[in-house]
Amino acid sequence: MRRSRAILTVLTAAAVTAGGFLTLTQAANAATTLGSAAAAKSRYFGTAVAAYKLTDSVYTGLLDTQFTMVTPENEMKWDATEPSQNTFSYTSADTIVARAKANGQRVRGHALAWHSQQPSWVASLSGTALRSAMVNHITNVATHYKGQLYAWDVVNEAFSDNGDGSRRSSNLQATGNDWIEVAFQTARAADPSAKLCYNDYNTDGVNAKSTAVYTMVKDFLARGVPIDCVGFQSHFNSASPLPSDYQANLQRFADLGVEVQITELDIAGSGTAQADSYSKVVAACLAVSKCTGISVWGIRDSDSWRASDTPLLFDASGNPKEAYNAVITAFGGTTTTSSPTTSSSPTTGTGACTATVANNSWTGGFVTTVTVKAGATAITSWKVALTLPTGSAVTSTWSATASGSSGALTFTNASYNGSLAAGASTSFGFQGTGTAFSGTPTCTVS
Ligand code: 9MR
Repeated sequence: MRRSRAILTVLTAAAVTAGGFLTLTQAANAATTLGSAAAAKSRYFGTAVAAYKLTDSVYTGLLDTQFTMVTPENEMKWDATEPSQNTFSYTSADTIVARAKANGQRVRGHALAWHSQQPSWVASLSGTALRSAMVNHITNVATHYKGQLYAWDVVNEAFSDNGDGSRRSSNLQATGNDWIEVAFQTARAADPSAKLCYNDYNTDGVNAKSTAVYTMVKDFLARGVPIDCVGFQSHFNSASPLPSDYQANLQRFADLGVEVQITELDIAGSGTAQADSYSKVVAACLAVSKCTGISVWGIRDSDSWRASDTPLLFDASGNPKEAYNAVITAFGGTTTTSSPTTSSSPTTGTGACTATVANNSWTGGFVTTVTVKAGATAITSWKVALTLPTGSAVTSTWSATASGSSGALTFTNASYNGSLAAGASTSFGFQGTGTAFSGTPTCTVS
């Protein structure tokens, strides 16, 4: 994959001046990733993943380096996991989960009960037979993934778009208004460790539909029906743009005591307008402390369910778009631009450096972002040494080269971020399984 200007701006110009001295001018922006930028703000950054694309190396390259959360796009839906009654099929979903686990990524399960993508046998059921089939389905699938998921979308899209706050009419709704709470109770019984979410679209701003969801969540909490989070799909286009009260809407749900998650983000468009909307989504999530993360609904535009809208962060070739850069920047990124420095002799890099770590950890994994800072003298290379806790292993590294994957490790600067002006900093990161390193690493220059 070509490194794009969008990720990294490196300008190095060296010239011998009339007086015979070397003039070195360098401005470097540290590269970072969606996952590490979000992790620095204690958020995850995820994507929908399609199992059949896992043989595409451009796709997996981006998946492995950019994202810290994974949602199977279709593989955990009812039609995929229970194609005929009481016969369960988990192969594709298991592949995604195992791969995510091996890469230290977490998984959002999607979706246990939904009016859409039901297997055909469900259509012939109604009443108590359908209700029992739903309970059996949730029990089996949630038990299969017990302890392995960060969250489950337990119920998806159960409210109508009529503008009157009513429930969507569906075969599940026809089994009785309590089908949603039964679904949540069943999921909790099967997997007590997964956060249980209600997920929907067109609930992103304050409107009749989101207010109906809000009222349901409030009622569930008051009556002790288990619910931990609300997912806001956030599929935006010109007909359904990012609402101006997006943050206020997230906040009112958070104020009920549930987590809020942006679960299926995509924004039709291109260029600066698209990038600005993405920035606003990130800013809204950062402003709401219970907003724990953002997932986009696919990696490249060509992976999108609505590819012609080019709604994602990477183009069809896998190059980062303006919106990608905007997301990193909105997270506060770790982009450091040192002003060009001119010296009358070659920069030799004899100064000292320091390194500090910031971790985003979860059970079984972590993302560590290391900030390397030059001391009072400019430097041209750096090495950071740290020892990972026993049993921990690095699964991927960005913006540095690691000496190995476990135990005592050194990370050497990449070609583009070794030179730092006096006092300037850059960052690199790594993701791993096990427990993160939490001390102060040693930084040396050579
Ligand atoms: O992206 C999914 C697409 O591949 C499927 O064909 C489609 C079928 O309904 O579902 C898409 O994902 C949907 C998600 O599961 C729920 N919210 C809306 C998403 C986009 O349609």
